[in-house]
Amino acid sequence: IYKRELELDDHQERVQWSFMQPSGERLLVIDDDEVLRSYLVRRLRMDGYEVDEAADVVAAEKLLRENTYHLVTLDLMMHPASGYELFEFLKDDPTLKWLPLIVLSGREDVSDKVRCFYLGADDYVTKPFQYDELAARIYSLLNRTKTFEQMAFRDPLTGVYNRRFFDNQIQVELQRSARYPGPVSLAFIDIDRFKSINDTYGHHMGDLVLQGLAHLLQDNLRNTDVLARFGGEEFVVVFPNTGGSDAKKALEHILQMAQLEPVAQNEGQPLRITFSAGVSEWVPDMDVKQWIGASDSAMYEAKQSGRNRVVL
Ligand code: GH3
Ligand code: MG
Ligand code: MG
Ligand code: MG
Repeated sequence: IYKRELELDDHQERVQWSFMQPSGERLLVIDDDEVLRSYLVRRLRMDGYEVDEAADVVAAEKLLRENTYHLVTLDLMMHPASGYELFEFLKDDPTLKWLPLIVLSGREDVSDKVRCFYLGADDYVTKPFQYDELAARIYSLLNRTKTFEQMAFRDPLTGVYNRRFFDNQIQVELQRSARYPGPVSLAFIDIDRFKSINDTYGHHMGDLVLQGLAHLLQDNLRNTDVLARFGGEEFVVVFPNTGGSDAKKALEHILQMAQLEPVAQNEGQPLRITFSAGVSEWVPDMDVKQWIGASDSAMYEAKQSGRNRVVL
């Protein structure tokens, strides 16, 4: 069947399914059958996915440790270790526990299907399979995951990450820092006199200001920086690979931007805000609570010493 599919007119199929455009999601194909693996990787790449491949469980675990994937396809019958071994590995890692996984297996036994689903598989496709069906299942699973993550981990008002995501991510960053060299910084940002914006212009304008500041922050931070709404009018930023003084500089630049590009308009008049921020760099043996505490006190100091500033 793979041979037959290889001879299909790919162009025609792509026209037919062109409404399903993946947006650069990264997939991992794990299979010890080289012909099948190459075929699948090639088709998925043609469909716009970024794809890596692994021929055994050890290679897969290495890739999963080093990269971030949106979905994996997993062959069950592999040597020397079977695909089942990978479930154990995924289960033990908090960042991989929920990774969307489709089993791609030559085994049709109900017992295998049942076992896989209880171990955490999201879908089970038996070989031989039609590429289009697998592609549709991948698309659907990615879509569902995206929607779920949007609801669980994003702040509905501003679209940035929420407190739930931040609480988890800060642990991940801390584990990473303990393992790899390089500084990491954490900033607390609190809008100055925000209550008076609500009192003067109304709550709706307050909401627009929060959205405007979130956009300004997002536009001026790096892609690798993690921005989240911590609560009310407070935002937090994790700066991986960044020392405290560089994080401070980045935020001071954004403070200047907030004067040049007002975060909102009220009846055609620009509405400018300032914020106070506290930054701290993680030092070995510091736990999450101490790290958050250090940034929070620096922010308090920024408020005490006159607002509209960043304190390290
Ligand atoms: P300071 O400079 O000391 O930070 O003064 P402040 O007025 O910003 O501080 P305070 O904590 O007293 O006020 C924060 C206000 O933020 C109170 C609350 O009504 C408002 N707020 C919190 N969340 C939201 C929100 O989602 N939308 C709007 N519009 N206002 C919010
Ligand atoms: Mg196999
Ligand atoms: Mg506050
Ligand atoms: Mg405030």
